[in-house]
Amino acid sequence: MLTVFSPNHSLHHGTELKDGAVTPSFENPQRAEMVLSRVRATQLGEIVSEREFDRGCYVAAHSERYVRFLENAWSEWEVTGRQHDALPLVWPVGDLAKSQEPGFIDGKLGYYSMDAGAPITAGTWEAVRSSANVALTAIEVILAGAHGAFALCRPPGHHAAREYMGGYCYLNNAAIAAQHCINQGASRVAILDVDFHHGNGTQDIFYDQADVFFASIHGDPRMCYPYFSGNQDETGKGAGLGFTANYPLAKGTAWETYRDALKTALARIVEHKPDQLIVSLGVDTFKDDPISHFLLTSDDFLSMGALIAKAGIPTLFVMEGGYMVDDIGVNAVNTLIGFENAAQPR
Ligand code: SP5
Ligand code: ZN
Repeated sequence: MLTVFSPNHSLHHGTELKDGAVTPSFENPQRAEMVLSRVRATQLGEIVSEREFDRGCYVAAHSERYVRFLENAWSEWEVTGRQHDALPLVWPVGDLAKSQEPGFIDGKLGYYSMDAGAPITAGTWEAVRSSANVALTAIEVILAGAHGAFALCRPPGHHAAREYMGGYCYLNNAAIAAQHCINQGASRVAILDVDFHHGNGTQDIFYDQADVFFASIHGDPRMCYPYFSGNQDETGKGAGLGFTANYPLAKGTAWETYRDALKTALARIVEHKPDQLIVSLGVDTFKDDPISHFLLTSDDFLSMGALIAKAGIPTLFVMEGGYMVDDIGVNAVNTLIGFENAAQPR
């Protein structure tokens, strides 16, 4: 299987609030390097760089003004004399005005974010743009006829919605790739999100669309981040009603229970008859993940890949979360190997 990777990911290395202090983020550059070295060590396949895409490909899944905010945020922050990471500290909630974009960067940061988990640094936009280009480059390989490909994206994307960032995510790489398929002529696409956290951003982007089916298996939002989305009764709206499916699972869920949810989700996906499947591949479902609460083992990821392959759909894997750095490479690449070993090449 072909892997697309960009060294530009390392331009982004942010901080987050943890235990009352600002510390280096769990979402760090070492993550992508560990996955890349495992791709090499296992000889998964060729590794290629990303190519450039028009910013219109990002605006296909986000709003124009949000993309403009991301492009300009660091320079607007820097002119205020601050050199540390830009983080939001105030959000418009309840009846507070949401209609008008604030004129000042501190207001814009809150206006365009769901949490303080997506720091903007000097290199953030370059890394974010490259990450989206990695996903776009890889989906073009699928559109050209490959049965599988791996977009080694960093930063991740599935918490980024049409008009907000959060949870380490800025542009939604998986959503951008899915909408690219539709814009290139696909009739239907499916996204399967196996990251431990609910893919609230992807859900938001496609909530009222019938052409992109979204299924997510994740920690129950009553107890787990992002807390405010991912319940079973969220199934889409308008034309998109019935094209979102959520499978919240309790903290402490291990493979047998997870596998049943995965089979159910995959059955729904097959029913949708998608031309392409995009997997938001977070491996923070691993038993030793420092911020998550499922109990999957490294071998379970082999089984996960094999089950996904059984759906028989051309599949793009897009890297999302996973914070146990020692095991992230094995877990991510095990999923791909499990897929490859079970797939029927076209
Ligand atoms: C892409 C992705 O996986 N984003 C995850 C963002 C999670 N952000 C907040 C997690 C807070 C968990 N705090 C638990 C601390 C345990 N020491
Ligand atoms: Zn996650």
